[in-house]
Amino acid sequence: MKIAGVELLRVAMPLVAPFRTSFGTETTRDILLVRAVTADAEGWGECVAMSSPRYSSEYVDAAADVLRRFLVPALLAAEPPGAHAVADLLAPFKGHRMAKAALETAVLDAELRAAGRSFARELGAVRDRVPCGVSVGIMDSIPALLDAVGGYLAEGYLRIKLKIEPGWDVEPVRAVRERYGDDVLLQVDANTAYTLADAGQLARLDPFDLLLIEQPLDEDDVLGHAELARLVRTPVCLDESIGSARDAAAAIRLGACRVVNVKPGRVGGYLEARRIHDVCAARGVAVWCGGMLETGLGRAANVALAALPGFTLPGDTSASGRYYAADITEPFVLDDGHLPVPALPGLGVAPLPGRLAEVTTAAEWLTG
Ligand code: NPQ
Ligand code: MG
Repeated sequence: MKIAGVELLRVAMPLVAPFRTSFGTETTRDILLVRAVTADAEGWGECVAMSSPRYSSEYVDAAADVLRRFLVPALLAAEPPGAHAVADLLAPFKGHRMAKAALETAVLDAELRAAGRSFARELGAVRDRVPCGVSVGIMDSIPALLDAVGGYLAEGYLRIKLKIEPGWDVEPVRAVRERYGDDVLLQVDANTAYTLADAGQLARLDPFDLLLIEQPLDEDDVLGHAELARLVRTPVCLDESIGSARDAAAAIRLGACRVVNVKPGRVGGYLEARRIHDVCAARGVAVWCGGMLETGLGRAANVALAALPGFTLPGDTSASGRYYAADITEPFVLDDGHLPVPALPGLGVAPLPGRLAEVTTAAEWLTG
């Protein structure tokens, strides 16, 4: 597979509202896009790293640097037979899974567009639409939270995820249950904000019949999650702790999680994400597709992944409008709580040139 060159683009996307998590508040999404150009097609990959290393150790300037200096030169020098060879080619460079994922996705998109095959078909999707949940940030007050949740339920979202942190956990959950009832599919995400010493406080969530509690403890603390899982009734779900299919198998064996949030960027790409799906399915562990405030490009691939058979819980695959007033692709719009799985070749969507130009802040073209 001859890759003529790779373009790195930086785009700045204003969020419709600030998004607060236990690790900080974001108002603008600073995104790195990767465009791989071959003789037959161009392909797109979206790097999900944030501007600062708060979700994980990766951040967008580091991703751009490692792509520019190491990953793209290795790819251009090697002429791999196809996208399935890219991960092995990049494996000598440690870590940087979000950067690797973006590059592999761009190459895979180019390959699939040229072959006329969709991501959904390539990954093994079995549905043509996926049920969608929404992630709701930490708010300044309970009334503000109830307004936000009510708005999302009215839009049709089929599952609500509340971001939590110490001081914002039992009361918001209780308030949502009291206002919107026990039938709402409800879960929480702590983004590592607790320690095992907080097990008693987290057990106070038990009566609210949550689907899961996501990543309560440190990324490195898989054993701690196994301990916690014995102290709380709510199923423990891992996000930040799972960087590979091997990590998933180990966490499951340890009893650290009954559910896994699959984020392709976090695990080095869609092909490794599919392997996590397979590992979890073989062990009866439910998976769902996470989100990193992607544009329509990343969202398209996430929706394709979420259509695999083991994705039995609604994902954070929200509509474009959850985050962006104007997406860089045709927007994903919720229909009866679902998003359509793109069926056209590759990602099935492409940047709208005018819109992309409006939000692009920098671009560099890399050749071999
Ligand atoms: C999670 N995502 O599941 C993440 C974390 C997260 C949808 O809850 C800018 C870029 C802000 C990426 C905030 C959701 C972000 C971000 C939160 C990711 O843990
Ligand atoms: Mg999470």
